[in-house]
Amino acid sequence: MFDLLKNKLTSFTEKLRQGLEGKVRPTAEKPVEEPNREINVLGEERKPEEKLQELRQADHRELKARVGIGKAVAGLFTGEVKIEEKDLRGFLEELELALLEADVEQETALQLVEEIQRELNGKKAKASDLNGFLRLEMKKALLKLVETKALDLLGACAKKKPFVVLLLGPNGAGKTTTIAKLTAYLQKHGKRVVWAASDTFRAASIEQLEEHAKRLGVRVVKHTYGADPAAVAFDAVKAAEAGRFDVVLIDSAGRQETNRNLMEELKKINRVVKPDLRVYVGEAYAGQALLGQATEFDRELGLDGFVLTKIDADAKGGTALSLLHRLRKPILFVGTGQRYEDLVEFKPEFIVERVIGG
Ligand SMILES: Nc1nc2c(ncn2[C@@H]2O[C@H](COP(=O)(O)OP(=O)(O)OP(=O)(O)O)[C@@H](O)[C@H]2O)c(=O)[nH]1
Ligand SMILES: [Mg+2]
Repeated sequence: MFDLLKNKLTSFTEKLRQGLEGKVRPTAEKPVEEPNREINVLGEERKPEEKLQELRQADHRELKARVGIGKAVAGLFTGEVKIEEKDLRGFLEELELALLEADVEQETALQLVEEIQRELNGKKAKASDLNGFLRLEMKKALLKLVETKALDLLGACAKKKPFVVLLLGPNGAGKTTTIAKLTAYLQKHGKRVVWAASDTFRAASIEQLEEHAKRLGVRVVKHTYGADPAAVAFDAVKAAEAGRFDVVLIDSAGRQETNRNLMEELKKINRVVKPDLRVYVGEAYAGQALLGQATEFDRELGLDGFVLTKIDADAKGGTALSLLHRLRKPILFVGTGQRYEDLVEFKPEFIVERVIGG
């Protein structure tokens, strides 16, 4: 069963890929806009929540069960039908398609379909609204399958002072911008924030941070380029302790999981300041690449959660489902644009609805 489905999915993804050729489809390689420091003046009119709503309402596959005529007639008398594997076939095929089209990673899609099949098989449903019942059950099952322990950032910050957060991830994913957005969010909730300029590697990274700091009124603890990032983070924590700040956010240089030196550098920050939260910042549309990378970072350093950026450029959400299902770590926020307020608390319902319809 597993192999059969797997083969089917493989040829299916191939067809999908061919079908999608030529269509606009962001990939990990998609060039992102050059860092635009004019945050808040981009003329964006929609609120982040409105953007999400728009994404949620995009077209969806029609998920329908096909019940044989005999069973449908029997259902008319008894008022309910017992769902069997053969009734689910078409429905589950559509679900597979919906998951793959939403960029859910193949192995995850396969597991989700199998688990949902197990969940629904043998259930009794009202004959008058079989499809409605199935959709609801499937949504519940999907939500259960991607369930993670929620992470209450503000609650955690209230318990420990200073609360130390390390942001890490690949180049250009949006770490520094997310630090600025997170700060705006924390300030809105009355928290005092200090930054550690621990990206001492990329040219102009410290100036980029200082530019944001000026706008947000944040203190930046910095050394010079080439300095030890762990030492910068250590000093920032000390400064926060002395000044009774609530939160320390540590910016780090972008890196690939294959770069040993930079991975060792992160491990050193991890050892020296023992962050309370290690947050991986990744692009929502990076798909399979992100899943592989995040798995490796988690193995090396231990991750506590994710921020998925640029969801405004992706809209599909499959990466989030794969991440939740495979790594079982919470997604704290999603980035919906370049302004400070374009950071929205993540709810799994959004992604599930996005993939299979509301
Ligand atoms: N559309 C969109 N753009 C974003 C989002 N988050 C970040 N960006 C943009 O992505 C670009 C890179 O952001 P940075 O914050 O500099 O990324 P970084 O991970 O710190 O990059 P490095 O330090 O070079 O590794 C900038 O142009 C940001 O404005 C988002 O949620 N949506
Ligand atoms: Mg940066």
